[in-house]
Amino acid sequence: MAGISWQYVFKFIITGDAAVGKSSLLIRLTDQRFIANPDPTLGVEFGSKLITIPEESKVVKLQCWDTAGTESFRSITRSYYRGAAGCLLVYDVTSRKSFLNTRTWLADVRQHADPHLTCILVGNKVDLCQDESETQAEFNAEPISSVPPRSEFSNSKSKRQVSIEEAELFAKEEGLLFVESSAKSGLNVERAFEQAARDILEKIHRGAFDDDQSPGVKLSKPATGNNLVLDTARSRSVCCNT
Ligand SMILES: Nc1nc2c(ncn2[C@@H]2O[C@H](COP(=O)(O)OP(=O)(O)OP(=O)(O)O)[C@@H](O)[C@H]2O)c(=O)[nH]1
Ligand SMILES: [Mg+2]
Repeated sequence: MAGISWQYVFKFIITGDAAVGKSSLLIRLTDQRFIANPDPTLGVEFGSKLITIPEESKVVKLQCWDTAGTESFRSITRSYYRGAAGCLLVYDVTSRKSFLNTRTWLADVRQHADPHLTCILVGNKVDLCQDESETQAEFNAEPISSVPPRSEFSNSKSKRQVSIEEAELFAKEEGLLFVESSAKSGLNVERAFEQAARDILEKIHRGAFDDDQSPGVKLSKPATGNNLVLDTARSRSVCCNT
């Protein structure tokens, strides 16, 4: 996919509790693969991807900062929120605690990102909820202070702990977009990023974002060289780890 040019660059951040699948979503987006046992993110990782919004005939370059969910990295990851135009706020549909914690992540993001930030709430690991006949009455809310080991998230019993209705309601109250996804199967991964990008484009059309004032949104200048052309439609790299 050589020689693709883009019209916009959007800065995205991916945030949420540890082990909810943030890095897995980014790897799925950029590399179309799934890693069963990825290393936890230490600090921040970076990935980029070109996406096309057909109805707008626009190609958008998403610059995505995938942040560590571990508390000890908070001060580092927070510095990457600055000016972000888009945010994937991720929880694990089998971990109620990770859903409850999205409130805290959201407040933090809103403090530092662009005031016009588009945020999409992403309920990941929906592949673990094959048996949707499980009753919501079986919810077993964990205390927010207890942090289960990482393996417990990925091997957790295949039970949904957050209903679609509850997540939708929260998203509506907070003005967020919402989707459920699976980094494992690929379900709705690209769609989540696309939906957010589409919303940002709409805000641009309404004049919400200002090219000079909004660092998270850049309009590519008329062709001046290589900075407008990407040799490959996707790339991903680890950086800024501490
Ligand atoms: N079944 C299933 N497992 C997933 C999915 N996404 C991620 N996982 C698993 O969940 C675990 C944590 O995934 P990561 O992508 O490293 O999570 P993270 O949110 O980046 O974690 P931190 O970097 O520590 O903040 C790994 O074992 C993944 O393989 C999914 O959609 N379905
Ligand atoms: Mg990670």
